[in-house]
Amino acid sequence: AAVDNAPAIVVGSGYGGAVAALRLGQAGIRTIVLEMGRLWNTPGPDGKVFCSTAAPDRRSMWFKTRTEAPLATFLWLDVVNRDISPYPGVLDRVRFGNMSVFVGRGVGGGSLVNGSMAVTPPRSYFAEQFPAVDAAEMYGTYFPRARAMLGVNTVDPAWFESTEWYRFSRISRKHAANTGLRTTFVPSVYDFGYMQREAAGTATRSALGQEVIYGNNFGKKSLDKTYLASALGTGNVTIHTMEKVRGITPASDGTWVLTADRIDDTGAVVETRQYGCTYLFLGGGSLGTSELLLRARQSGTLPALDASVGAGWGPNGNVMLGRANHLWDTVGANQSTMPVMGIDDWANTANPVFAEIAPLPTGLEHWVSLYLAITKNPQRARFSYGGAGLSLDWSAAQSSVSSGMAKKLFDRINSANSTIYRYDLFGSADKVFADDFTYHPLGGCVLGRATDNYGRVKGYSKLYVTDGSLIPGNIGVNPLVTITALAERTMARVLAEDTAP
Ligand code: FAE
Repeated sequence: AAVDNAPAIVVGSGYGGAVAALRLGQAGIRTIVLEMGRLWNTPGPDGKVFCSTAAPDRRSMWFKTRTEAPLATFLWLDVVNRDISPYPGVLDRVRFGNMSVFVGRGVGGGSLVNGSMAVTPPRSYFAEQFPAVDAAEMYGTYFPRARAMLGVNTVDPAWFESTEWYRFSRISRKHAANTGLRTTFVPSVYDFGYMQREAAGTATRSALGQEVIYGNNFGKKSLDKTYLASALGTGNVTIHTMEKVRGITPASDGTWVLTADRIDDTGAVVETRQYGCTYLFLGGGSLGTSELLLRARQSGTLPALDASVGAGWGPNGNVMLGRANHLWDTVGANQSTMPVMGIDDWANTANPVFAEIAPLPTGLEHWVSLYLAITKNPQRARFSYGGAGLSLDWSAAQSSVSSGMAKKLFDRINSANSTIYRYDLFGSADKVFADDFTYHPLGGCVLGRATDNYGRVKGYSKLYVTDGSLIPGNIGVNPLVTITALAERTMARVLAEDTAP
């Protein structure tokens, strides 16, 4: 087996991995990033790097024979999904018993497929979820640093009020206002200057061209354009693609040995490689990092991991639902794929919900208001690793806690507006609340439990976690900004204390 060594190795190139790679590279530490997905920079036969949600092809999903979009049907017709040939596409849907988890695959991880919403959590809820973290330092230093690096911007309110592309948001805002609920603008990493040029017809359409969950060809400041571009710019960082790490073993001299499978476009393992490093950073995301650690404990290479590894998992209370509007409340045939507004009822202690107003861009008027609700569901689950790979003990009853909370909020909205739910969007007839999938897998290696207060894995030294597995199952808003800011905090501490010669 080929052996390659570097002072530092980062597993995964999502938010946690990208922050680690940049800060290591800037500190002059030679770093290899190992990413199981591909680099998304080469146009396909149609001249585009990514395919659109309207016409998905093999680039859409990670080794599937049919696309598995979250919205399964429309008017009960299976019009949304398409047969595809298996390929290392950009979006994966990982199915556990009662919960399926959407994740991005490729250089940039979830930043390639997500909705760009870049929300900083309310400080009081951050402090509740992370009582041992200095909130003043987070809100004074690390959240601002993360937002600046990610290129967070906000929609021009005047343009928002006038453009056809956000009519769907304005209608939902009106219905929230009729209910006495507050709405708020949601910042984004999609470039609104670019979006306005799309609307004006002077730039190629991406957010206005139905591109999002299978990647955006333009406009989005995904990690390959921000943190990872800067990391490569240091000259100290190399990214290896299509290499899936499966083994972590401590060597007798205290360094780390990794085993990685290099795969080809069919998914076949073409080579197994060994890597060595002194400092090992895990950024495989909630699923990837939990799997790596549990597998290593199971196989006996990391027996001293804390008992809480695998625990504290939650879907951020995610529930998707649609409402049917009156004929006069049109949502518009033209809808931007990038949400910019949320219904903020988080302060309602009886039923805290933050519901983003989501687009359903079909190119036709359909009178549907779609939402992705984030509920304060306190339920948590645990990952385990065995013969069948990674499993998750999340139950349907635990999902019902999320959908019950969403129902309480949207029953109020329906009653204030004399509207009803849509029953035709999520596959089986009469399914109103899609509470069996999540975009926001969080936990599995929770900060301060499986790690110390900075992401150092308990039981070992020079082993760190920097991704969404640190967050204890819920953060009340879309998680990318929090993951990035916590990773910045970890890297500042580790570079100050652990890597000094
Ligand atoms: P992540 O971004 O998932 O990166 C992990 C990377 O590691 C991936 O590239 C994996 O391929 C790779 N990897 C995993 N295991 C291995 C291994 N063993 N060897 C090599 N590579 C490996 O992790 N969040 C928001 O804040 N706003 C949004 O609008 C939003 N919309 C979303 C929409 C969709 C469709 C999805 C799927 C997610 C959305 N999210 C959103 C969630 C957000 O993208 C997610 O929380 C972060 O990407 C998680 O960051 P991590 O660094 O934890």
